[in-house]
Amino acid sequence: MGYVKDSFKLKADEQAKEIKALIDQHGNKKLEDVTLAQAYQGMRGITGLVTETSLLDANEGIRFRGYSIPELRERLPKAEGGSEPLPEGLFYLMLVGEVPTQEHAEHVSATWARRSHVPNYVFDVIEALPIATHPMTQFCAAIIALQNESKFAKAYHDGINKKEYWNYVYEDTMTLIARLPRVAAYIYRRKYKNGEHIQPDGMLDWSANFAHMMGYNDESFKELMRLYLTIHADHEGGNVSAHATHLVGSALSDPYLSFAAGMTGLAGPLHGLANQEVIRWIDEMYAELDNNSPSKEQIAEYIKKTLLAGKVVPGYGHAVLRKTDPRFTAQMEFAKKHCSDDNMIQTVWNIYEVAPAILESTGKIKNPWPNVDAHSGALLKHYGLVEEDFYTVLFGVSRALGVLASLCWDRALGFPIERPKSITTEWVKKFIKESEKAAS
Ligand code: AMX
Repeated sequence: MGYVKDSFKLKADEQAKEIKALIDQHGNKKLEDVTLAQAYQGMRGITGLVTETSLLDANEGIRFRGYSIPELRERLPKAEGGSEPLPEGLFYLMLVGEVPTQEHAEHVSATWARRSHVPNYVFDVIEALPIATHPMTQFCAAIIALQNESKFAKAYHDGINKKEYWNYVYEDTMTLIARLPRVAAYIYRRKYKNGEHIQPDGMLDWSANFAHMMGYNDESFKELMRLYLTIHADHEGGNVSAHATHLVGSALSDPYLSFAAGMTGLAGPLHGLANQEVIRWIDEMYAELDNNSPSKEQIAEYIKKTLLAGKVVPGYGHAVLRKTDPRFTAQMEFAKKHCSDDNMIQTVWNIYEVAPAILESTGKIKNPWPNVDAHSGALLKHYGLVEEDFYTVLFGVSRALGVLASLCWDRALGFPIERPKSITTEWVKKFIKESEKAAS
């Protein structure tokens, strides 16, 4: 076994023992009560999942294994000459639960480089789709095509002891993550660069190689990719992409099938597609005002108009967060260092100054502050990655790190098939009648 795998297995065995004792001794403890409103309204606030890789605090934002984004930027290993964290290091942290050394991160990097070869039939599947197909659809189709090589599916078919599930899920996880940048870059070059593909460079780290295959060799763009692929990786377990991956995985669908489920969820405009929507919304505002540098007053009017039209202001609001997303702040800091005079970035910052007060004044939006998607597109545009339809694919490549590390944990901890109880409105009416009768 490789030492990342060994370290993970050791940690998971310890944790499994601890969880067994917790359930034996405290299994009947109530976490909270569930209200009728919660059942109808997206299960908001119901604590009903265990996800080990990260935890979201409504005011502070995400912590990965206890570390905030500023702490990760400080503590995770960097590429030579770089100052942003290597996502390889974050993956190690989420999987093993310890901050990696430089050597650990480079080991993960080398493993992914070794496993990155994508079989030709996957490219054939992509090529079979009309070029106009949305990049997220192409991405999902390619992930499904990659499933053909699932070690977990084969081992399950051949018959394995359930204690070995984690082993094959780990192997699939490492291979799938290794191949995603090549697949994503292929879709990018096919759709936007006349199919002129760029071969991988096995000497580069995962993010830099991804940037290189998309055709971006600027050192600060590679740094942006390292930051981007780190901060989008995980957001605890209840968000659509993480929950879908976990749920489908609980049926013992292999990591390819499970991750594809997560990605079809990420493709929704209220989740990962919001990053492309933000740029569309800004471009529409520029066009309508015939002005690429609108004043704060003009932006405020445009926000009000959007709300009046019954549309959402993309990039703002969150189901859990109640303050500015630290992932927004990390990108803002990056932009201040590398490209503060960019016009669209200035617009993003001006929106940040006026939008929260307007959204708050509606009285119904629970979080008027920006989320991760409010900033990412403007940064990508600055470096020439202007094709906003592609942005969610970048998000998806990153999200693989968190949701697949979690899937390894799910199988290592022996989590069962997920199956919450649902009810009908008929049942609800009867329940209310009976409880009122009992109370009278
Ligand atoms: N603009 C306009 N209205 C908004 C809004 C926004 N940015 N955010 C919330 N609202 C509205 C909701 O649509 C809802 O309206 P309704 O009562 O008429 O249906 C009301 O405010 C209450 O919603 P909420 O409890 O504050 O939010 P939620 O948990 O239901 O939804 C989210 C969260 C993210 C879907 C929502 O804020 C939204 O649609 N934001 C814009 C899209 C976006 O940026 N998505 C990205 C989220 C991060 C990610 O996953 N990548």
